Amino acid sequence: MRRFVMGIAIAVAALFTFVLPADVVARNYSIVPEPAYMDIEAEGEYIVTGKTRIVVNDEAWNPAERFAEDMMSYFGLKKPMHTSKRGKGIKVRTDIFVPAEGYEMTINEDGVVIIGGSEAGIYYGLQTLRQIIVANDGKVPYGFIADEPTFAYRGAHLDVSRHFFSVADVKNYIDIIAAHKLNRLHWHLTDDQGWRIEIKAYPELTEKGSMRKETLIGHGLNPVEWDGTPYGGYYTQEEIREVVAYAAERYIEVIPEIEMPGHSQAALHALPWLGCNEQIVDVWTTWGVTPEVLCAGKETTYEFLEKVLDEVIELFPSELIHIGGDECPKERWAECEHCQAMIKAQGLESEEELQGYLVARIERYLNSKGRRMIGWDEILDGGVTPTATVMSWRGLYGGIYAAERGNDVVMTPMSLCYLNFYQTESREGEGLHIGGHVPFEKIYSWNVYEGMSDAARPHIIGVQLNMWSEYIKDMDTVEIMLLPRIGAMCEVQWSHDRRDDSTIRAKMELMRKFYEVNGWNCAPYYFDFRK
Ligand code: TNX
Repeated sequence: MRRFVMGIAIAVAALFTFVLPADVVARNYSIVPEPAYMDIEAEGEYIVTGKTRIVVNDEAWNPAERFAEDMMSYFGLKKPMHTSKRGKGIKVRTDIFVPAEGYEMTINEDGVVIIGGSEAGIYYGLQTLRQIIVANDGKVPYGFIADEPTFAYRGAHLDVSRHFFSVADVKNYIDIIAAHKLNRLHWHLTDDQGWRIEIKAYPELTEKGSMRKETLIGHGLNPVEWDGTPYGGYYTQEEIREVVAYAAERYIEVIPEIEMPGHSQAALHALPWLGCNEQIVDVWTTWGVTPEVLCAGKETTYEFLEKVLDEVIELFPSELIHIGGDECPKERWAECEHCQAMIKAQGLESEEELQGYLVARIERYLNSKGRRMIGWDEILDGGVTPTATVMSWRGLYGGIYAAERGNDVVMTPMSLCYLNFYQTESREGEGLHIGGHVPFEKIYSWNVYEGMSDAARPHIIGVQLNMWSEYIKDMDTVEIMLLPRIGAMCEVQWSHDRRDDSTIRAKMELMRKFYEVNGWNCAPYYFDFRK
């Protein structure tokens, strides 16, 4: 019933938004991502200050405390806002009648009431409130908001292999994505250029594999030069736990990625017996795709992968575990007696199918531990199982194909989701980046379901932005690449069918202020109308 009423309310709201967009913006219920339903009253504001109490019942302490901390910088407080069991102020609680990640917020003379479908729902309501407070200088207009996300999986990826980011940096990244109501951090922990997660069974992985001798300068085009400076870093298991807990407090699940069988040169440097020819290779100092990959023929490789995954599973409670699977050249396998013997023994036709065998075997292992496997769309090439989740990066096609077959899919096509790509056509003032061109507007206008049958749609579990770090060396640059484009991305992830070209610019102007208040760097191009 409640749902039905909300449906009617949404329809009425859509009408009003259409007729009165200026009013909506003027009284500043101007929220990114767009809520499902908003009804702003013509008069009256509830004033929130640093002294306003947050009134909490037992299950809601965590989101309330996060909000109390997050508002410190805005109100210039030395201590977080007060949380208590009774009194007037901002009241938060849960109710099973509200959708799990959704919330309902009422603002009137008695204060603000947020009812979440879960703690996460309250948290998202409070993120909305943060934006309203900043946009209205603390004078929160009376009204009502009801909200819930479109996609269950709202991801942001961070590559910490090509460049390393400290625990403090990763927490900052989590703060930013959480403020945009994202709920997954895909943590790219291993690659050719550095192994970044401590594995107790193989200390060499971080002792040797976390350091490279030097790094390529620029794009490495005439002349190819390196900087001569050793570079490295890794997380201890204790630090990994700290990040996972920090993310969980912000309703973000961390999905670890351990790359296999390609993008593994750092592991090969640490443990040369993982390779086909067992030659000593360096931790890679160049970007791109290396021919040095894990041997898929030797049992010792599988033993290694299983032991690594055992520790990963202990550290990460997420059901999905990412095994990479992308960009694995097969030239070493073609010449390897172990790989060829495995192809024969398993009755496989090709090296491509050998990759399919490795991926399926790892999936079975993860399943036996109660987990599920996710991999880049190359896992489709070797014949994927129906139970694997596919991350579509090479384009839209892989994702559509997999969803049509019934596999779960996360859409993250390069042309729309790679925030390591340039933001403008001219590239002026952007510094050196890997290439590509993904402006704000392109993301914002993306219809995720385009070209898909009705049967495929439910298999699109979500959308993810990717932050590959070949040319992103520090958190300041991550922020510039992320903001404001994450504003467009979260609209796709949370508000898919309720995006509105006529209000997004005004909303983003206020978001720019919000970013400033939080001390985050934001790129100017969208605001300067540079595409
Ligand atoms: C492709 S996306 C890669 C990464 C690079 C990225 C650069 C994917 C699965 N592989 O290894 O960092 O392009 O944009």
